[in-house]
Amino acid sequence: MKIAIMGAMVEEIEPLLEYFKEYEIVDYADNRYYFAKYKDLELIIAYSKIGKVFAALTAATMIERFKATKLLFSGVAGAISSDLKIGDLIVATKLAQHDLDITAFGHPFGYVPEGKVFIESDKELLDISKKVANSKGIYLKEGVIATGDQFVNSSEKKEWIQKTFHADALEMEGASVAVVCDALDIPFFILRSISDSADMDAGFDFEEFLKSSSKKSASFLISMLDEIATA
Ligand code: 4EZ
Repeated sequence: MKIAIMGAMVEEIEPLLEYFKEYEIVDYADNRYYFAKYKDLELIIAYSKIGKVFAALTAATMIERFKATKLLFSGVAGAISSDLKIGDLIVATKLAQHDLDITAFGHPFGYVPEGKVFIESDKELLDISKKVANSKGIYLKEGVIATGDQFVNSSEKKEWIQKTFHADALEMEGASVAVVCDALDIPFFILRSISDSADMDAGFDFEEFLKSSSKKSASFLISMLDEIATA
């Protein structure tokens, strides 16, 4: 099985690259793709750079050019739900683009004609994550993730996203990866560990917790690969 694993920033995939150790490297479309073998799995690992466009490009490349048949995202996010503290894990049940706005024409936020507001994650991968969380006694929240091309560091903006999308966490790539995978019929899974609470302290907290939260997300993802490999 060929599995794509992506992050947005180098810090988000570094713990994975350290874990799998040996790679073949392919440079393509202004980015670097790392190929590794793990148990009976073929892994393709990359970070896209930040934001929806780069993330969509990387996801599409991993699927179309490198033939990945599943895609797992690991990284950090800002918390919206008060259930989520720094370091906690959230997996997206569904994702929306909070910055997509043609409401001038009577459409809801996050919607464009022939698209959909929410893209749902793969149920099997969600089940695997629940199994891993239960067996390891790890708190894993399931919830809605909202994505947009903005680092959110204001309580007003965060509350608007909460109210509009009932989102539990926010970041800058997940929904664009979801759109690509949904269109190409590839099961996907978006995992994030909280680095900040998207409020006025977010910039400071993000810098402080990017590495530690990235590690938490990456190590959970590795446990999921163990489960997928033996399944
Ligand atoms: C984007 N990622 C942050 C990239 C920040 C700084 C150089 C996750 C994230 C996030 N995104 C963590 N906290 C966030 C927040 N408060 N708003 C948006 O996916 C790059």
